[in-house]
Amino acid sequence: MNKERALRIVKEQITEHRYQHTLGVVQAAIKLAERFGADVEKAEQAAIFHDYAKFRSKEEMRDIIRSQKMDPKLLDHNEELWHAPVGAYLVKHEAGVEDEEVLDAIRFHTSGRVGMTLLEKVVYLADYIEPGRHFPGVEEVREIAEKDLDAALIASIRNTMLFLLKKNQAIFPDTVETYNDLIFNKG
Ligand code: DGI
Ligand code: FE
Ligand code: FE
Ligand code: FE
Repeated sequence: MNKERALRIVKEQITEHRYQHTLGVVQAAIKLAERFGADVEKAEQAAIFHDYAKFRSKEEMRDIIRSQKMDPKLLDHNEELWHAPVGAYLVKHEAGVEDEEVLDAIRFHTSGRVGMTLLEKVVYLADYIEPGRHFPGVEEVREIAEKDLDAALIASIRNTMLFLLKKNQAIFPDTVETYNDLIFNKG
């Protein structure tokens, strides 16, 4: 699917603000893919579709998690986590994206997973550092991302976990396991 068509499909699903975020993620994902040697076209497509399901109702997302037999522990955790796996499903079945690497990059863009692929890392990090993001610590992660993809990913997950801890929120086990996996395997 060409970029213009993909963007038109996504634009109908999300708010203007979220669409501007998506354009930022596309820009950041292309840069990171070029820098670290990921497939640029797949990174672009995953970035375009990554927040496709962001505005689906909690009820619809819960139904899809159940009917498609996704990880049931998602339902114990904040619904912010749901749009990623539900998005991968809807992008395949509504938008017709078939590429499983692209779908996995969408599926794991919020939690990460143990053994993330290069493409998944690029999309995860692009979502965190895109030019429209302004939260504390993002500039430091942008600087690390100039040179070291895994170190930037670790820094972004650490920031996310600190943010959740400060708000007394539960941390999804996959987030912690992703963090540990990257720490264990960093060069
Ligand atoms: O969809 P975006 O806002 O662009 O970004 P995202 O898909 O990375 O989602 C970020 C949201 O998900 C943010 O509000 C924090 C939340 N989140 C990420 N990891 C965890 C989490 N929430 C909980 N409860 N536990 C997590 O491990
Ligand atoms: Fe998201
Ligand atoms: Fe993210
Ligand atoms: Fe996003």
